[in-house]
Amino acid sequence: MTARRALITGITGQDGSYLAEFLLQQGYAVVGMVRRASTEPFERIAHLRERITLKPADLLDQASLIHLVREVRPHEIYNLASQSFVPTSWEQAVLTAEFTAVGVTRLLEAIRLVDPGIRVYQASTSEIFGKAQEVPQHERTPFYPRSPYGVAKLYGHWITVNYRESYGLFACSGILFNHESPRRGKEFVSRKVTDGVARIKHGLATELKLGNLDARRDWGYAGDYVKAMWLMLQQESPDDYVIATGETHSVRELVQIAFARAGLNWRAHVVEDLALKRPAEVDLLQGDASKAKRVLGWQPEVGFRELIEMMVDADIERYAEALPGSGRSGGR
Ligand code: NAP
Ligand code: G4F
Repeated sequence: MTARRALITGITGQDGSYLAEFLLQQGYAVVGMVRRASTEPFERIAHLRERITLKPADLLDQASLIHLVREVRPHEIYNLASQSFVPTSWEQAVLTAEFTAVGVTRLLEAIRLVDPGIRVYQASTSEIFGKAQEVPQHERTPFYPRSPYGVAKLYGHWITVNYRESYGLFACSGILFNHESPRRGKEFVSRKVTDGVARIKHGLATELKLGNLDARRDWGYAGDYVKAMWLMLQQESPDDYVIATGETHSVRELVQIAFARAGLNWRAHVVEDLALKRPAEVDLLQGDASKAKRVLGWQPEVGFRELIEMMVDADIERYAEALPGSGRSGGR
């Protein structure tokens, strides 16, 4: 029997790398869409390079998406590509809308034109709840995005629902709350903190500048969350799901756990920097994933403390390997 084919946009990102690993384990032939760069941004998928196929296309370019879908003819498409860093969305609001909002329509159009039977997953986000209208947030909670990123993602969410209702596409929108891992980009707060802790531990830095320590998020582990994406596309009918742990913690709690893991006192190193505060903040996210639990049989396995400690350990180890005299070489 020929393997099922999955196409992942954003395969070079955190989630793309975990999803590719997971789909390979399930026996899929995995194709990743990558955009052209003058250097190869393939660090997170280096260990998979021999087992996956990479194809060029861009969410900004309609024709490239049509050609790609026509060439690969996947059974499933996971649209993970986007400009995903919230602060950048104020600096590059129009570009964020082009990638993160209209890019979704371009991909859905390619699917509709080439093969409307392809199942598609859209990476939606808890940022669409923004100034949360209720706690915890679930699939019927009203949306109130607080950044150009959140607004663009809300467009991506609704256009996915609309193509399902207009054309009968098997299109699912996963409203995923924050999820992290040792592969998280260093600009996001969890990794910024665990990388900062590792640098301080190794004597490479003495302070860590952070913004709003009072913001609260529902943080889970990326490895758990990619399974939920796949489960959504295996159901009899398409639907939208909140994916979350159900717990909320402040940035301050995250910082305390991370520094304590390394035997450090966070108060001696963390400096609050007003410049890192956002023009409009999302104060409190806490998800209710009971629908995903009931319908998909999904639940998170890695808890908050375990996640942060895993990330601290990985970053400390990464610097230990890279530092001269360690007798070790290479990275994770
Ligand atoms: P990430 O690490 O920032 O990865 C983003 C990916 O998108 C990268 O592979 C990037 O490619 C690609 N990309 C950006 N613009 C593109 C374009 N114009 N054409 C093609 N590819 C493009 O993000 P992530 O954390 O894995 O998140 C995956 C998705 O889930 C994103 O859509 C994000 O917004 C969403 N999401 C994330 C979370 C979370 O907590 N992680 C929660 C909810 C939703 P390059 O390597 O070339 O830059
Ligand atoms: O880690 P963050 O940058 O993630 P944010 O803004 O919640 O967005 C992430 O999760 C979303 C899901 O809800 C995704 F859709 C999105 O793509 C991305 O993956 O910031 C988390 C919180 C914020 O309240 C921020 O103000 O941490 C606060 N924070 C405090 N100091 C900081 C910092 N955030 C960053 N990035 N850097 C700081 O120094």
